[in-house]
Amino acid sequence: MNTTHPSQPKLDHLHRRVERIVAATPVCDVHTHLYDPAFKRLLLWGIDELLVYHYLVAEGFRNTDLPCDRFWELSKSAQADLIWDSLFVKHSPVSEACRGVLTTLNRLGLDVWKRDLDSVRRWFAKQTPEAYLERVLETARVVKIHMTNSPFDDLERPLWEKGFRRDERFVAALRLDPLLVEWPAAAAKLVQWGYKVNESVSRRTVDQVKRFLGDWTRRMNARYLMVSLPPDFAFPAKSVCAELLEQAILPFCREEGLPMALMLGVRRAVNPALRMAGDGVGVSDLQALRNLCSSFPENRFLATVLSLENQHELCVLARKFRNLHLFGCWWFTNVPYATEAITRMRLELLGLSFTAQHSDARVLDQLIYKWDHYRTILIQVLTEGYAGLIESGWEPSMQEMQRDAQWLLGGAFEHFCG
Ligand code: FIX
Ligand code: ZN
Repeated sequence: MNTTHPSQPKLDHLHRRVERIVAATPVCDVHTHLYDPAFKRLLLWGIDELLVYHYLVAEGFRNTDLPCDRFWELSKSAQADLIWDSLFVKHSPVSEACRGVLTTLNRLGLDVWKRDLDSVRRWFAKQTPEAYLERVLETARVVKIHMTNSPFDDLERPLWEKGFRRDERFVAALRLDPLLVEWPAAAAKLVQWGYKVNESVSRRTVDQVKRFLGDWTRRMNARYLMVSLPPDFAFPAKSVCAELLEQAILPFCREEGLPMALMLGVRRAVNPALRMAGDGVGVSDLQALRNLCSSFPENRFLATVLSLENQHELCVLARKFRNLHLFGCWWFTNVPYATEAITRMRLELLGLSFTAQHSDARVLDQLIYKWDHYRTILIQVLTEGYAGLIESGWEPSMQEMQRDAQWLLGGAFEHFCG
């Protein structure tokens, strides 16, 4: 019987193999906040943007007595100086977000150990946006980027309306948060744009919202629709959110064959003074997701949850509903402690039928560290998975391992989206 525990040299060999495969596998990033380069200044990049990322702002405030208002009055580079000083100079930058900045600079070939912010700034000043984009995508080995596109965003809407030449690597996803969580204000905007909705979810409102969705999915060529919802999201419910979802959004998705992405568990503005850095997390009632999946088998749901406590239940739910596809370790769970546990749990409960990660990058350069750090985790988890197979007498071939890595890093998502 060929069921012995693989020897250490065999395990090391396996690890190196998986490492090479995962490192070489191109990523399709299924959720980011990056923009097609045609959006010019909306596609953020460079050292100051990296340092004022809201993950670091939240951590930086813990180390300074500066009032929040005073921080926001500072120029971007002064804010970046402050964060550099408080998180990198005065303390060792061991948090995931801080280490991310260092990994990014290191993979770009910069000498981070010199602790010289000015020379880093000088290096970035010499880059051109076009060449830098290519360099980052190549370094991160990312080939496709899904954006987050909101018609309610005054900065991006005008360009969509005017039209532009698309970079095919940047795929649109239609973001619907205002529609579902800030209804009266969103309704007023819709009226202003010529959609004759009322404040109530009437027949006319439903038709007009569907017309709005049709116009914008076409304009953007959106791959899926999406929303982030608070922990108390309930379905079914007597709320505008639940009613619009049921009567307008899900029927629209069915008619157009588009998946709906639900990102569950964000508690917005827990500390509003921190602005974007002030959002928190809460445990969601996944009964809502279960009801959606079972009541609408013709709809496809992409889902990720923010709370660690929800991860196991979410996995079990995905075992029950094939119209539910899990993706990524979102935001506060995108730390090695959690990504390792979540990826292992998903692999053990779902096999390969999920999308391992998304970057959620807001700054182009972050693609480098977010994928670098996650690849390390994936290599570890996959190696252990394959070692278990070898122990059970099943030796995976090189081609099978390549196929699996492609599937986890975008293939399963493309397949699910159809
Ligand atoms: O809702 C979302 O898409 C979140 O990812 C963002 O709101 C959040 O600010 C973020 O950047 C998390 O990584
Ligand atoms: Zn996001």
